[in-house]
Amino acid sequence: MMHHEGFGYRFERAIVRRPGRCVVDGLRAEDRGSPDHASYLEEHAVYVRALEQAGLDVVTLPALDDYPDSVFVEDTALVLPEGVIALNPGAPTRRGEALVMEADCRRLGLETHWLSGRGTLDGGDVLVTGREILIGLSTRSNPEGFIALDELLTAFGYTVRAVRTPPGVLHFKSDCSLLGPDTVLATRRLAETDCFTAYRVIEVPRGEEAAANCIRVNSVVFMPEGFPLTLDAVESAGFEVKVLSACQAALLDGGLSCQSLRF
Ligand code: CIR
Repeated sequence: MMHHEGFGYRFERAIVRRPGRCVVDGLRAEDRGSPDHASYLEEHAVYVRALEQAGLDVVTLPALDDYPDSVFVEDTALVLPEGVIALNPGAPTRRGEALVMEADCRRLGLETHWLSGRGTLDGGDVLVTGREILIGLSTRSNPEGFIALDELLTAFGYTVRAVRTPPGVLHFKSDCSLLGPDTVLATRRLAETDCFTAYRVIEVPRGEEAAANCIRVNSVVFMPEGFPLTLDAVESAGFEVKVLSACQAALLDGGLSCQSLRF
């Protein structure tokens, strides 16, 4: 696979979707209260501004009244230089989001492909690095979905590896992020599955597991607010960090990476 240096974290564009009023009905494993629409809009606007400050051209798609979780655009598609792959989200209430995203991407002039078959796959389970694409099997992404995506990506020339999302963890990337060509940030429970033996792993200190969902965007690492030990670990490793609030998203088990498609 021949790609530019920085593949997986150097981006020019992003697609986000404004949270609609129905975001209060978003899915969550454990109810710690619903997000507040006005606060979410604010949190989202700050996130969009940070993407722009990192050098990205951001397209904000309109809110979708029928899809409470549609702010989490990352689960609907995988965007690569070869085009957009519209996925099949595993949560039944989220299936239709991919249809809308595929149409939006076509309208933006992007080439689109569909995942074949009936398997399910959430973008939150896909980690793209410069050397391979890791796909986490989870309660949302099943083996049929993996086989279909593997087929497409292999045809594009990528090296694909199936990995396991730990039990009780929503998505593979809930527990890890790519920080550099050979560096990942990961929770201990994920690193212990040996999926990152070929990488330098910065381990998330115990008790701060929710800090693993970060995003490297060009020269900056976006990190969620409230995790001082992880912040220290990432800064000590030499990364420039931008801390962002993600507390509204977190009420719905979402984080920083889930809210944009970057390419
Ligand atoms: C869901 O359960 O699908 C949403 N409430 C959260 C999705 C978060 N997405 C992600 O981690 N990629």
